[in-house]
Amino acid sequence: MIDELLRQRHLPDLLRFIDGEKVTRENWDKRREEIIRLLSQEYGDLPPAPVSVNFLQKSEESFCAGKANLVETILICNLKEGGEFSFPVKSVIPVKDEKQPSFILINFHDDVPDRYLPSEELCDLGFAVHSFCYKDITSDDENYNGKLASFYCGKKENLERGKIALWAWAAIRVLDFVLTLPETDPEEIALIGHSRLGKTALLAGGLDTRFTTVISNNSGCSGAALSRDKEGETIKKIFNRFPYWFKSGYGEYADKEHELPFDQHFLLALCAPRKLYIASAALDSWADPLSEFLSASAATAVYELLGEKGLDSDNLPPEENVLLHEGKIGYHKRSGTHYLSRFDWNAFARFIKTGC
Ligand code: GTR
Repeated sequence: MIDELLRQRHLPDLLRFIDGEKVTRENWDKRREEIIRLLSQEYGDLPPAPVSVNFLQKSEESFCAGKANLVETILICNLKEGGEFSFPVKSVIPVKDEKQPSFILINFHDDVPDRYLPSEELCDLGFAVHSFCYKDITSDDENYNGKLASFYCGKKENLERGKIALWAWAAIRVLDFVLTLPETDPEEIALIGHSRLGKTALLAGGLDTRFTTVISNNSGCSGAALSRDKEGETIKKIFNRFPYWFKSGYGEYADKEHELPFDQHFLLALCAPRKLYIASAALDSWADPLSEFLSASAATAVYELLGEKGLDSDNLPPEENVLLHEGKIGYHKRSGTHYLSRFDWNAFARFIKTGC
């Protein structure tokens, strides 16, 4: 049934190079580079890494009845083109001696806790969490005056890269920071984002293999969901409202999804063989849960090529609230609407701690 639904979407083959050569375990790294080049037609390339990043601790206070410390750090990035770009990161770090698994959250707000960031619950589950507010990186609109956007986006009429690429670049700088902390277990660093920031998490996490788990929550169009035959939001709709999220040429695929030389399962496949989690919400028809699920299913081919189980399901999207945690690609369809809920966080924590 899944195979038949995937066939009907006429997806480009992950396991064939553009010139038709077959992809094998041996040449996967080369194919990965080709996929990254293809996807840059959508988001543009990330800006270059800074020459160096300095970390300035601004404050530290006891938090959650003494179970954790809340630390604010300013990341000062020395840009390749000259000048500095700085932004704050807030960390909740459990007080304990051993190394800890961490989440890096790309968030809509800078509050800790926040409706999307249950920091005390995560601390009780044994996780450190580091969050930053995407608007501290660049505004979520067509303004290109800020330092990063003026350096790296180019002209409004011909954007070299969109704002998703800038937010993704920042998530990678937070990873640079988290890896310097003595408490961090480098084998368990999960990147997570919701909605437009889920698209961002997939891009950053797909590109930088130091993230050991990549989590997309309700990321939908131009995120986890396949673009071909997608319900709800389409390339035309997203590009009309948010052209500045993408590289300019992406809009040319509006109503021409079948001409795309890739689809969103290419983005998911960049995470292989690392842990990947795609979470949908049952009433989120704009994001299209079925297209998110099928995309995870299609990316499974690369996990299998690399000797891992991907999405472990022969059935169509499972019942609501059932966790598919058997393979390296986790999936659930939570009941309710577009949101990053406690249910989602608990499922992600469980997948990381007990999954595969
Ligand atoms: C919507 C957009 C979606 C999703 C969402 C969000 O307006 O159409 O693609 O990203 O915003 O980020 O909340």
